[in-house]
Amino acid sequence: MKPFEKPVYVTRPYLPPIEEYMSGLQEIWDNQWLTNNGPVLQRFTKQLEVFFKTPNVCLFNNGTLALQLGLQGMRLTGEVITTPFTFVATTHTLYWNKLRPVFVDIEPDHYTLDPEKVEAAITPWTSTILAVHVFGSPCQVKKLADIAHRHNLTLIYDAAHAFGVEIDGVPIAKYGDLSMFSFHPTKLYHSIEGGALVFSDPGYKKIFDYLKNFGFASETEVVMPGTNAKMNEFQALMGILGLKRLDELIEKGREIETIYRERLTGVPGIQLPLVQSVNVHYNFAYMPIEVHEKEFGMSRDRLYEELRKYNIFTRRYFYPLLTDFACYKYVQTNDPLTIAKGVAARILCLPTYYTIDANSVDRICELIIKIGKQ
Ligand code: T4K
Repeated sequence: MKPFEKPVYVTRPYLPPIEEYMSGLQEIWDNQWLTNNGPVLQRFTKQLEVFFKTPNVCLFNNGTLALQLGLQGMRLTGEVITTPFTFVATTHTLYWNKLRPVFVDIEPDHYTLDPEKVEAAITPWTSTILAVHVFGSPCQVKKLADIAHRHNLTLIYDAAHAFGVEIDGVPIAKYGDLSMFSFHPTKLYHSIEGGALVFSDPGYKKIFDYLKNFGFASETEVVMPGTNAKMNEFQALMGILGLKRLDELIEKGREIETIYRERLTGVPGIQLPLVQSVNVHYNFAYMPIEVHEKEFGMSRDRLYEELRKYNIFTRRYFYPLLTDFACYKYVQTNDPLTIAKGVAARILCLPTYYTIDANSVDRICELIIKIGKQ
């Protein structure tokens, strides 16, 4: 089989018709207003308030700063129970807030925090649970809410991957005290760069607005040491245009996942993620598989390298495990993290995005099957 002519990446950003973006640019030119809470950002914020079914929405220039400032604004202290199976940014936001990460294991079906392990790790210093809806798969929100309630803990979700996900018809942002969404171009939905906080306590709105704008409360008043984390008009414009197509993006993701499932189910050594339960409206943002070396006939890393020869650039999200990075190796971990270590060694995210065609997905599957038989 021949390699793909052009590289096939794990993802590609959705781009609206260029004329639509140009016409939005005209408005920005006319306004001569580029950032600092401009009219396009205000419009985008209003649309997201409707989308999330709450006025408690605050936009930022990226997801990392959104979460970092969210934690800062909530004045959290002490220990935070969190997952090692995530993008480094999740834990970095704890570091910048002088919060101590306590890593516990994930569950094997959807790679989200194991509630039993969370409860076992609670100490008198625990203030917060920071869980991740990894690959858009919802955490066990009811169990985590129950634990948080019983132990008086703050419950925060890194929902970077979960834009558009709903549980029982309720936007996923409505679970927990605060959720962060990333609008980076590698996500299903993006605003070039961007991030959002959605929260339950309306009192935080003002604080988050201060924090992203140097702490200014008025022209002459600075009420806290904020930073610059404002979303600009060009980002907001992209966000508005993408939002109109969110349903199409999700539908396309569903179609791609269906092909992967049809072609790869039953292939020895290839494990597909468990299908989401019926009450979950999933966003199909990622297509993770696990490669079991013995049954498949080669390691995940070999498959990753072999696919590169065919111009297919899969990604090993999230390997290495966070606890293996030099900057977090020092963190003492009591949990052996058995599941997370195994998943990190086997995980491979396959290409899925709006512009990939069914034929290419088919070819990728054929190649995986062929390579495994070598
Ligand atoms: N929490 C979690 C759980 C996260 O996953 C992330 C970010 C965050 C927090 C922080 O949110 P942000 O601050 O980023 O809003 C990417 C992204 O940079 C990062 O946003 C994302 N998670 C992470 C999972 O993936 P890389 O290093 O894998 O990206 P990169 O540049 O290698 O891109 C991957 C592929 O995407 C490329 O091979 C090709 C394609 N691509 C990428 C870009 C940027 C394009 O086709 N066009 C593009 O413009 O980190």
